[in-house]
Amino acid sequence: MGETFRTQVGIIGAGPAGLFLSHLLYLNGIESIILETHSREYIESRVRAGVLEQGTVELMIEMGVGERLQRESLLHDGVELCFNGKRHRINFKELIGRSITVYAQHEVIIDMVAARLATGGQILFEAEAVGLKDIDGPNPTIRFKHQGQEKQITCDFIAGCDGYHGVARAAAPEGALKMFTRIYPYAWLGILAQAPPANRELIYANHESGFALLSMRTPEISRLYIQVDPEEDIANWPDDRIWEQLHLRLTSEGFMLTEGPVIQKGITPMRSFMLEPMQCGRLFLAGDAAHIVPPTGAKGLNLAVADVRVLSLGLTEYYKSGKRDLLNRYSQICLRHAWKAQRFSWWLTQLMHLPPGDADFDHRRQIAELDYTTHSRAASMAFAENYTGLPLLM
Ligand code: RFL
Ligand code: PHB
Repeated sequence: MGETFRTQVGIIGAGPAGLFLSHLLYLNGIESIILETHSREYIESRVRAGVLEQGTVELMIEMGVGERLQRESLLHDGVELCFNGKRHRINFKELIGRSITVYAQHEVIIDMVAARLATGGQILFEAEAVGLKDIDGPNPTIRFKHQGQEKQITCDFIAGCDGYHGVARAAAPEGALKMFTRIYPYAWLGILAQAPPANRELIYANHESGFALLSMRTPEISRLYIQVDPEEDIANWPDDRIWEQLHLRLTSEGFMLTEGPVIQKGITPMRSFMLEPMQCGRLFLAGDAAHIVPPTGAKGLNLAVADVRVLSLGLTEYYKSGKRDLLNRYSQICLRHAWKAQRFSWWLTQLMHLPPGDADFDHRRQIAELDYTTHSRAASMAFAENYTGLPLLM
């Protein structure tokens, strides 16, 4: 065995969960080391989410990491739902006094990595965790590969922030964690295009040919998605075919889609996944390692941040007073919040996508529900509350 490190909290993964946790701990005087299997360049350019809830933005500002975010992000007071060829705006600001922010996940990662390194934080890049030991004892250990050697970190607690494909979950003994899964018969084909967004706000479109979403990254870059079959091969989707479907599905009065060179494209399957509990001994799971939501609700990153906010409070209480009250309730608090986000993401997914097979009944039902959602103040408010993010109840 090579080098052995020692820290208070060993964190696996430099995604939003791992980076926010490490910085929150630092602000409370708690040491951590982050292991990240990829390079810094890779994680700082990986295209993922784009929508931040107000709570996530407020936390970044509070943490002192919001300077560029406040300068460069796009503030949106509502979204539009398009069905039967008409767009209907849900005005979050007017309904509940909240808004959302468009800022690419990789920009969040760039800001968080910079903040961690500027404050002496330790992130080991190209360091892959391969196994966990003694998660029930006082000195749990992470084994990892780094610079061609096997090394280890011994710590007080381990945070598994290693995403859906991570290794942390597997350290729990057989049967200790229960999984809840739903696979959807849809996938999203997403593109980034060098084209000014055709609308100021996001448009979620329900169309007879399938779902489409217009989003953006900057005033020059559009982010667009269409529903495709999960078995679909990206090779079958030359740019022309994608634009044709986007034009068709986003059609509405007075709307003109702007085209431009496609700079990135990929297909993402959709699933729901929940793990109960989110803790086992001294191992705490957070973010995508513990739950996956379909992207329709734009909740994944925000849930990861909510989890580590709770975890950092629990660890801070422990290190300040030796009490474990909050740590013991970590899983319960996070699951209560995550299941509501899961419920909303599932609801919006089934409302917007064209189901396979004979979909006539479902399509009529979806239109009725969209009509209700956009015309009842109570239903619009419920949508606004869920989309902008429900409060974290402790
Ligand atoms: P991440 O971001 O996957 O980070 C996990 C990190 O762990 C590393 N890792 C390991 N490191 C060391 N050793 C190992 N053995 C390791 N195994 C893994 C990985 O390299 C990685 O860097 O998880 P985290 O931090 O929990 O964050 C979750 C979010 O990234 C995710 O939920 C969102 O991207 C989901 N999501 C969206 N969320 C939103 O809140 N708003 C959105 O608008 C939104 N849109 C999206 C999305 C996800 C999408 N895709 C690609 C799945 C749109 C799409 C298309
Ligand atoms: C995005 O901009 O990537 C995005 C926006 C809204 C979603 C999912 C993804 O629901």
